[in-house]
Amino acid sequence: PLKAIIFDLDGVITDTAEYHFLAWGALAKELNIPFSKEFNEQLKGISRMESLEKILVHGGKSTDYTEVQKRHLANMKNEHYKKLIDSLTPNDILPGMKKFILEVKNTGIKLAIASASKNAVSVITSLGLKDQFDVIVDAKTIKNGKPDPEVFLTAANLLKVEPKHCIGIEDAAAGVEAIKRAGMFAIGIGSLNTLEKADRVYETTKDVTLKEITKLYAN
Ligand code: G16
Ligand code: MG
Repeated sequence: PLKAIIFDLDGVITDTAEYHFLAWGALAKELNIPFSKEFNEQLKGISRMESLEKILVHGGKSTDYTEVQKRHLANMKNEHYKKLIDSLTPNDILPGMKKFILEVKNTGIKLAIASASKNAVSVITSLGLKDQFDVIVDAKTIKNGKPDPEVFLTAANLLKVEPKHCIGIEDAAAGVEAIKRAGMFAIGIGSLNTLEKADRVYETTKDVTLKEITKLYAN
């Protein structure tokens, strides 16, 4: 039986993925590195320093900066990002997600967050959803980022639920891979092209219903 649903945060519960895109885009522009929505897909679910490295490699500039300078660049992006998420409110919850989360909770299924973001607790608090989750696992508590399964396995472990009794929901290719490697059922939000490893992909959050995913999981 289904005992827990483990949610990615950015891009699943709220559209902070768009803010990450804007903040990285501004930094890339300053560094004269080409940046596009398509390239940005590769950054979804990936840690801050790994994202920066991918951008620098993409621009052929990885060796132009020392580690200290790279940390500084990553901080600049994060300061910009924090400004963008400063005004987040419960109105920024993605369509259908609030209703879905409350429905899951009412059914007695456990809920967790598995996010690659160090800003996860701040974001979930601004959305007014922190109390709905039994467990929040973020980049501050784990060693290996997505696509490593650690963040999802840690969430299941803290919930005291076996991975096979969990569904994971993700908008990133790296995240879907992490869910599958954790031995869980994977729901993807976005395009079939990028999320081909998911057991089921929905185009948007409002297409997700507990009734349907419970059925899919049972089969
Ligand atoms: C998120 C985003 C990534 C971002 C990462 C780190 O993960 O998808 O684009 O780079 O967190 O965020 P921060 O710089 O805030 O630590 P998730 O797993 O919630 O989608
Ligand atoms: Mg995400």
